[in-house]
Amino acid sequence: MDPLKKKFHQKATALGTEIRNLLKEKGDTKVDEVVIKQLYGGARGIKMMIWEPSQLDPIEGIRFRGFTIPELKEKLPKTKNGKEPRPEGLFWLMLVGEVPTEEEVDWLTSQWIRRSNVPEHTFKALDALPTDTHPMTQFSTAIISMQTESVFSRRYGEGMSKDEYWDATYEDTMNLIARLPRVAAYIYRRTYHNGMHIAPNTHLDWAGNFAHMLGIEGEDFKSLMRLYLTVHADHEGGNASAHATHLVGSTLSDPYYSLAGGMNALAGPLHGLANQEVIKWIFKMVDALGTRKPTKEQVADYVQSTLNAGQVIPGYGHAVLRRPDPRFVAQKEFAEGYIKNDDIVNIVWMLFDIVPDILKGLGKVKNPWPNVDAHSGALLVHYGLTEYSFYTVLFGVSRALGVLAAQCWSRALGFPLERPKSVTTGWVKEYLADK
Ligand code: CMX
Repeated sequence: MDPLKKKFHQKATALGTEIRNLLKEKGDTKVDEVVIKQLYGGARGIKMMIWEPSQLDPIEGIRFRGFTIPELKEKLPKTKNGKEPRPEGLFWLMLVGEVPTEEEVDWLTSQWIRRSNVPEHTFKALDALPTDTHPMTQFSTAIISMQTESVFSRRYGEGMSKDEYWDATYEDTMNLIARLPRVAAYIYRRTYHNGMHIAPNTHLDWAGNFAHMLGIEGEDFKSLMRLYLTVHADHEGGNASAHATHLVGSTLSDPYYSLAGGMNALAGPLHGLANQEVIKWIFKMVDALGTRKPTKEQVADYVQSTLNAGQVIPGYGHAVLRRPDPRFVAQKEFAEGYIKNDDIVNIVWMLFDIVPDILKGLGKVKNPWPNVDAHSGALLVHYGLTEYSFYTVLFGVSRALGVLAAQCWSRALGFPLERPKSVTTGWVKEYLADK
C-alpha cells in the first residue's frame, strides 16, 4: 500500500471509531434550528453535513485543516527557489490532516505523473465537439468520458465489500487529479491555439507542468498557477460545486460522475463562472469608457450603471463570507509582489476601493466585499492568458483537490445517501396555521 493511502486508512479508521462512539453517546444532541426563510433562501447556514478538509468562517475566511491561507503559504513545501505553496502539499494536508514534508510532496508529484495518462477516447470525445463549445462543457465532457476508467465502478460491479469503498475511491481520486491538467490544457490549446498541443514535462511539478502545457512560459506564471491551484481548492462543503460533488457521490456514483456533477455547478455565473464574468465586465467597462486608466468617478458611474441594468457586480458578495475574501487578498499580494503597474490590475484595486461602499448603499447586500473571483482574471491577463472563457476550468482543476479529498472521507466513514426533506408552500401554510 502506498504511504499516503496507508496514512489515510489509519486516520480514517481512527476517526471512524471516534464518530461511532460520538453518535452513540450524543447522536440526538441538537446543533441547529431551521426557520422558514431558510427553506426559501437556498438553505443558507443550515448545518447538515460533515466535510473534513476545510471549514469557512464568515469573518476569518477559509481554514484548511485549521490553517489559514497565509499559514499555508508559509508551511507548505515549495519548489526550489519558489515562493508559492505547491498544491500537492495542500491535497496531502486535506486528505490526512498533516503538513507534508518536501519528500512526501515530491512523492505525490511523481505519483500524479505516473497516473497522468489520459485515455485516447477522451481526446476523441473532445475533438468531436465544436471548438467554440464553452470550455466548461468540454471539461465536464472530458471528465465523464474518463469514467470508463473508474476503479470504483469496476470493483463495485465485481462485488466489492463496503469496507473497500474508500480504497477504490482513493485510486479514482489520485488518477483523476493526475489527469486533469493534461485534459484542461488540451481543451485550452484546441480551443484557442489551433490544436497545437504541448507535451507534458515530467520533470515539473503538477502546477508547473500545467502552466507549461498551457503554453505560457516563465517562472512567474508557474508560481501564479501554484498559488491559484492552492487557493481555489476547497471552501468547505456547502458551496455549490462541493455540495453537488458530495450529493452525487452519496449515491455511490464514482468520483468521475461526482466531479462532473460538481463542475456543472461550478459553471454557473453565481459560482465559478464569476471569474470569467469579472474580466469580461472589466473589458466592457474599459471599452465603454475608452480608456484603460479610468478615474474613480468614471468607475463608480459604470458600477452604478451595471446595477441600474439589474445585474450583479461580478466578483463581489458571498453567501457566507462577511469580509474581503482571504483568497482575494492572497492574489492581491501576489500582484503586489510580482507585477508592476498593470492597468487591469490597477482597475481591480480601484474597484476594491469603490464597489463595497456602493453595494453597502443598496442596503440589501449582506457582503459588499470582493470574493475569490474578483482578482484572478487580471493576473491571468497580465501573463497572456486572456481567453477568459477558459478561467472557470482553472478553478475546476483546483476544486477537484478538495472535493475529491472529501469524497475519500465520505466513503471511508460510510456516509449514507444524502436525502434532506422538502416541503410545499401548502405545508408551510398549514404548519403556521397549526402553530
Ligand atoms: N452585486 C449586486 N447585487 C448583489 C451582489 C453583487 N455583487 N451580491 C448580492 N447582491 C444582491 C443579491 O442579488 C440579492 O438581491 P435580491 O434580494 O434583489 O435578489 C441581495 O443582494 C442579497 O443577496 P446576499 O444575501 O447578499 O447574497 P447571496 O448569498 O444570495 O448570494 C452571491 C451570494 C455570491 C451569489 C452574490 O453575492 C452574487 O451574485 N455575487 C456576484 C457573483 C459572484 O461574484 N459570484 C462568485 C461567488 C464566489 C464563488 O462561488 O466563486
